[in-house]
Amino acid sequence: MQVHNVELTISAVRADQYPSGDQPEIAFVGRSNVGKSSLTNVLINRRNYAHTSSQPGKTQTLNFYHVEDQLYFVDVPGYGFAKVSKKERERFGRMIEAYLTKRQQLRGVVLLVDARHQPTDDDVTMYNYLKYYQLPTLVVGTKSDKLKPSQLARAKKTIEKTLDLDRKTGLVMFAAPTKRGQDAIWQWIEKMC
Ligand SMILES: Nc1nc2c(ncn2[C@@H]2O[C@H](COP(=O)(O)OP(=O)(O)OP(=O)(O)O)[C@@H](O)[C@H]2O)c(=O)[nH]1
Ligand SMILES: [Mg+2]
Repeated sequence: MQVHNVELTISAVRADQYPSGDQPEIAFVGRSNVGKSSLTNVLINRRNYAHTSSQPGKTQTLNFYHVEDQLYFVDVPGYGFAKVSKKERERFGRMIEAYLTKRQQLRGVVLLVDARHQPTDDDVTMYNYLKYYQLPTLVVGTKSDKLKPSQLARAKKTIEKTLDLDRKTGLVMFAAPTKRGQDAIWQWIEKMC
């Protein structure tokens, strides 16, 4: 999809603030700092619309971006971030859980993992969670520009093995600086919507 028009509809802290209507939603989840905002910016063809941060975990809202008046991208704040209080994290965890398990408009989840490293326990937990709730999932390996071409195939294998990817789940290697992978990611999103 060629995106010309995008609008941050709401940074929600409560479910009653989510957009009304029945347009499809695609959620982006992954560890803090993994590159969710960077991927969003590439997909919507903007430089820094979704703010990339040097302060991981600062945002504690579900950000709904309305794309071409057709669908929403939902930026889910990173997990695995320790600096917010335990109480805050629990409250937030419940909100994300409710969103992922109850939101009718949710059509698919893009799970981002850092392609340079083996997926973490948190990544594995998140993948299994999405699988358990039968949420259509695309795994995206980010920051793949940091890998040598010769390391790419092995990095892919490591992700597949560590997450124990099932056949339904796609895996795309992505790099924000070169936009590698963006077409494949868009194709999956359009198929889900
Ligand atoms: N080299 C490289 N750097 C990247 C890539 N994607 C993200 N980064 C960098 O990684 C850092 C974090 O990126 P963000 O997009 O803000 O990550 P995020 O997942 O949105 O982070 P939070 O919102 O804090 O959870 C920034 O310094 C980005 O420039 C990539 O594909 N390649
Ligand atoms: Mg972000």
